Amino acid sequence: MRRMMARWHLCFVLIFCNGALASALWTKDHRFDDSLPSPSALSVDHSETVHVKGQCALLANSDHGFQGFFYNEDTKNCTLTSSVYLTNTPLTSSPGFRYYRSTPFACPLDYVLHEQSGTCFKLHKVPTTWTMARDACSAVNGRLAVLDTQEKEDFFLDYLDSAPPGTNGWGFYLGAHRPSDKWNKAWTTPGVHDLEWLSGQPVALPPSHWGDGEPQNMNTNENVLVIFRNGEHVWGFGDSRVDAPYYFVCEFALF
Ligand SMILES: [Ca+2]
Repeated sequence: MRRMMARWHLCFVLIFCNGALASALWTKDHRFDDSLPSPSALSVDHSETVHVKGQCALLANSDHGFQGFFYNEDTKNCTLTSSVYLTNTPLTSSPGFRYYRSTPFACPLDYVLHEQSGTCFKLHKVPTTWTMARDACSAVNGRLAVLDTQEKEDFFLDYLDSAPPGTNGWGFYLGAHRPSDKWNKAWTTPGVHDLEWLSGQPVALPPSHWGDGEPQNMNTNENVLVIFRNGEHVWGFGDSRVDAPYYFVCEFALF
């Protein structure tokens, strides 16, 4: 603590740290906005009132094994922790607190990151079946891509546009299918496709996002979701049989 205070004092005297530099090592995790981990989950290694966020970051930068900090702009409370918290950490409402982690958001090589959801995507340009694609994603602790929020879908479509598959006509299997009791059956209600994301959410795409004539459950055996080129620089979703040779997209969550 003596060393920490000495460094702190020096910082104030020489350059009056405003946090811009000191906090550069820390990554804000907005999913913890206005909250703290529940008392049973919160590991407080040091807590004090500071003047600015940069002071809190500087304390966290000290070599005491801190992995993150919570800072409250209103109360100036700086809470340093030796734990890295995940999105499944139980939280309590704590208005004003923001969480900064030592671990940057980073995906493995060849993956791209959708930071808002903490999701890493990877295009696999190897034609295979939907079932084999699903298993390949599971083998790396992921799953076929689930675009069950507008933010993920928008990000993914931009990604596809920047990384075209290179072979005209190929599409990608995604992580959506019909429940098993509805496979290879005609729709019970015309126009209700019954496709579900692997997250359990229904596939609720706007009509304009589907490819021409899709989904149509051709030959009553199109039970999974694909995305394919539907014209120049346009992607369209469609239902497909499971054994068409499509590429596929895996995702996994960082947190
Ligand atoms: Ca179709």
